Amino acid sequence: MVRFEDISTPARLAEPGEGIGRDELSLAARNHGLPLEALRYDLTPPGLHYVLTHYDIPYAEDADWALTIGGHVERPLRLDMDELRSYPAVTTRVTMECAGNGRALLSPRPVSQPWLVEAVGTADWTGVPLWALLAEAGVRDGAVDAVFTGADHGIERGVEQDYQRALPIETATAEEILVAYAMNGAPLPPQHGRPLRLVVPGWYGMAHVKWLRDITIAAAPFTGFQQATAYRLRQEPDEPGEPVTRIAPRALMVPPGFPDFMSRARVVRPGDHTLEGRAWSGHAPVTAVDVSTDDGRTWHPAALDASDDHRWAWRRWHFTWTAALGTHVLCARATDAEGRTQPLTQPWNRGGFANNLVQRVPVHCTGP
Ligand SMILES: Nc1nc2c(c(=O)[nH]1)N[C@H]1C(S)=C(S)[C@@H](COP(=O)(O)O)O[C@H]1N2
Ligand SMILES: [Mo]
Repeated sequence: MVRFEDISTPARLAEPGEGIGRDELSLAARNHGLPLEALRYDLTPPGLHYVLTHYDIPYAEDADWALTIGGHVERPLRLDMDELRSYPAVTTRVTMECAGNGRALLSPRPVSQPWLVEAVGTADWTGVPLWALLAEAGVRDGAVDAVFTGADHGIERGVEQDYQRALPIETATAEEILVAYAMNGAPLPPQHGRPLRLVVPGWYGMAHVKWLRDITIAAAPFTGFQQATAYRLRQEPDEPGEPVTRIAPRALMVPPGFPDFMSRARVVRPGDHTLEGRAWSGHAPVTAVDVSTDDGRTWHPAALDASDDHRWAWRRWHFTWTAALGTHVLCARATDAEGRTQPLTQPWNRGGFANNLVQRVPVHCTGP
């Protein structure tokens, strides 16, 4: 029997003990995370970068694509892909993370894409600096927001919409923001925004508008669904809430040893193991990672690799652990240059956004 789903489902929290439902599974089967063993790569290999798409992936060819820039500007522009590629290109290594990362571990669980901790990836993005395009269009005095529109269209909580997000004009003109047409040296894959996307280093994923087709400079604050309704930090449904912006610090670990197929529990042998992983923050560079092998009771500094001037990319860390027979809970915690770190108790909000609770990795140390 065909089931017709309600197309105006409001946001909701799971009931106590309620398992992941068919609605969450249908999102989890389309969107996918980074397998945590892929934290070993500086640059996430093709296909292993996380993916999140609210609606459908548009079918798009370079030949038909054009980016329009208009609104509160002196000279509205229309640029095809060849014109965009004729600007001096910039390549930046950026770690991107979904604002909902960690959501499915929260209690109560906000019902949405049920990420555990794997909604992250790092890519080299190549494109035109947004400031160069805005300078050519000539942003007029009084501009407040730059509104970015994708070619994808859908309904969310009863509101039919194109995917749209805005940045404050001061952020939009920062030097690191890119209108990107290549990922890791190749044209963007369809799921990552082919042929054009915005890249906003340091900001959670929702700001990096894929399938970018229009930029409108607005003289009043943008109040679209993804700005004013979604992506706000709220405890109660009716409060305005603070907007979700930059990525809070987080460290993740490559799960050590080998996994049990169903539970994903880890098994290691007694003796020395190199624990390793990555750490990042969208606010300020990561300056320390600490590791605990006793579920957060005691902490020890991990070694941090050089950042190689990739300000917007994660940094590798490692730590030698001597495993003894028994069960252990491993944790890693990042701290950034502005003193932000990760909490040991869940930072809860109704959307499950910007939650950077310390990762806990249960490990069984057994003989062969
Ligand atoms: N047009 C459009 N852009 C979008 C989205 C979308 O659904 N449509 N999802 C956003 C969200 S929530 C995230 S986390 C990132 C994911 O980017 P990725 O799939 O390339 O990793 O894209 C953002 N840009
Ligand atoms: Mo996201």
